[in-house]
Amino acid sequence: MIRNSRLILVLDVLSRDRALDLASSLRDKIDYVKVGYPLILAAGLDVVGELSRIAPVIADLKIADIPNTNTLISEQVLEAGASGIIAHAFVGKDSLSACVDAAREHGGLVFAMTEMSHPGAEELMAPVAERLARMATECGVDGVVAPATRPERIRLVRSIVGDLAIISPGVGAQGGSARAAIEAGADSLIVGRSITESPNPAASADAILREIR
Ligand code: OMP
Repeated sequence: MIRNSRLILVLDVLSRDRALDLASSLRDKIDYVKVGYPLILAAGLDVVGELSRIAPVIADLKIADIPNTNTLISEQVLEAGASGIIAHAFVGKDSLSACVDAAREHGGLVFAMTEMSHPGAEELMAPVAERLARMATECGVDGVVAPATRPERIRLVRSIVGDLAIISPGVGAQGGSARAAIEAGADSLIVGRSITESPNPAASADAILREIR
């Protein structure tokens, strides 16, 4: 599922050409590219299919709606070429299960969002994150998203989700340490600006890869 570099490249850029260039030039260093609202709204859903010919795509639409709407959103992005989707767990078991069902039909992966990496998540999400991680496991997700900004929370999530994949954003631009996140139990790092806004994206990606090896 997660291949071997342990790096997921975030393409939160607003230009299709820039996204394709970054994916092409970094494809040998990464397992997936992750795209979300910024790029899809700016460039259109077709960019998912175009990128998928370069690297597997995780579509990060943080899906968070009623089951029927979650199904429709998941299907759209999986049919566009995404290999994985990110869905919020807080909307409940029925809604998250709708994403899992859609992913199974399309051979895709589902990652559940249990606790976000930004400071505001400590207010309302962190107190329920363990319950959300347990619920996500029961729904049959492939993995969860846990914050590299709080490695101790990755450790806790690992104790709940067992062998499921943990993918972790928050390295670099948000202050998290790549090595600390991996040591705490993350399988893969989700990294954007520290690479895409670097004057030398390849060198910045290499520096992160060296740090986690
Ligand atoms: P950088 O901060 O530029 O490395 O990008 C992080 C990426 O991960 C962005 O696309 C965020 O939307 C995403 N993200 C978080 O930063 N925190 C989370 O808790 C969850 C995500 C996510 O689901 O990917």
